[in-house]
Amino acid sequence: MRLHNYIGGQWVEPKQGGYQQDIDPANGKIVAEVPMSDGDDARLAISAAREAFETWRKVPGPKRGEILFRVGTLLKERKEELAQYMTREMGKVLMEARGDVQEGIDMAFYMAGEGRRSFGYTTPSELPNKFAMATRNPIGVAGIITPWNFPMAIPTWKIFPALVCGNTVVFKPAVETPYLAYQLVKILEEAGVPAGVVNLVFGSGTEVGEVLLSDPGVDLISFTGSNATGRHVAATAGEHLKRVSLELGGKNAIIVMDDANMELAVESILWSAFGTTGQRCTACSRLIVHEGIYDQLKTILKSRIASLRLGHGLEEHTDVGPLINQQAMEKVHRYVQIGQSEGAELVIGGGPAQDDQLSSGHFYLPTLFAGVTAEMRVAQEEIFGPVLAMIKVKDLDEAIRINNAVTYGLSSSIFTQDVNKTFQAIRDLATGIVYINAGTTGAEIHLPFGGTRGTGNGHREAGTAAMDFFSEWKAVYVDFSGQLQRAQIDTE
Ligand code: UN1
Repeated sequence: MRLHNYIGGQWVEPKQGGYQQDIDPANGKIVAEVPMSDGDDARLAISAAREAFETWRKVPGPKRGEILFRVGTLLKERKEELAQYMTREMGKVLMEARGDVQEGIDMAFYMAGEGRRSFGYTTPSELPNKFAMATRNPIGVAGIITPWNFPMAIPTWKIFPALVCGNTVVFKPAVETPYLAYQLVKILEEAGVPAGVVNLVFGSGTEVGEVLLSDPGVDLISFTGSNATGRHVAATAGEHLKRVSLELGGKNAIIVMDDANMELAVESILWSAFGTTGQRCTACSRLIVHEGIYDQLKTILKSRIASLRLGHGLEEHTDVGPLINQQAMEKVHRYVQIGQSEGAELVIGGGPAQDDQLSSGHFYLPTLFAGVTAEMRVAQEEIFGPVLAMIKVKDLDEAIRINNAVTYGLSSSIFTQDVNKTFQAIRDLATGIVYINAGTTGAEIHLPFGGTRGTGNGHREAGTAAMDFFSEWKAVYVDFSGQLQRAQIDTE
């Protein structure tokens, strides 16, 4: 199936560009053909969004919320179908694909409610017979640039709050997962989002993304992707004084203390490190372990990793699906070689899966390194694959120091039964998300999502934090005294 762009309420072919194949990463089958649009297509979408903004910004919030409620209902009805498409297009196992769609459903209903909240505040004026209030206001056109690893959840985290706040949208999804983006926009159309309010332009970052960053018709950019691209996004959009929200990944760690519930820790480590084949921003890629249980944990993990089953995500017994593409295979393997050359001990994994049945997909063996030190590149850089690095520590202070000594700060976790250690960890782990006795993944949509340092630029997604990004404050003073009252002067 050939996908089309959606501009000003019409499904249209790209003006010039060709098409690229959208491939099932588990078996190489073609899922769809994705338009590789150019800058002109993006500019058309921006003008459609600008025009629609003048009407959409005046639609009452509760009405905008009602449309999102319908979106949530449609997503819920089609959850299973969408999850199956997602597994075919992106590779994650079906259970996780269902979770990804569920995140979108949760966000739709949460943001539908914001249509009736969107609270501002009133506050006393310093002068008599004068009223003061602060209200949330739409900003304009939002450029939404999303990755392939959460093809439904991440677009919904951005598009739904943008819409409920009264902005219009130009959406550029990753070229690896266009089919899910198409399904989402079809649902938005069906739910009654007016023409021009959401526009979808398929294509590369260099053609379509660049226009969103630099065209004056776009007021804000919400981007999730790599750190290197994020820097470019911030610099280019910053040049035009656009509001920019960045979510750029992590090097997340689980700390396991010697009093931890080991069974629980093992299950959580496997889920956090190898779920979604390690392709989550929140995935655990470092394991910081107390010396008293280090060898024991290494032995248990080795045997548990050996029994993880690789396969197509639609097959019932699959634990770990494929990587997204050949480039990802090469990147992961390069890091495994770097780890070995740095002197880390390869405990298990370390290469592409050899099984003949998996040969037409991008399957990489779940990999464990031990004897890793904090400064090795495999302990510092985001690999975005099924590679876990074990680091040995003497105590909690050292564990926290190592946790914080990376350029990212998205998520962290500690397994301990000790309430004092728990609260010290909550205070000192320098990440945007902290888990106690749970792995590094599993953020819920009504709490702020995002991280410190190289993970972003200080904004948070989801929850009320998303409302802060997608709206701007207007301070309103109403003087009903009938005379000139000068602030700061007539106050004596
Ligand atoms: C991501 O990896 O970019 O907390 C998002 C989690 C999911 C979202 C991850 N709810 O792992």
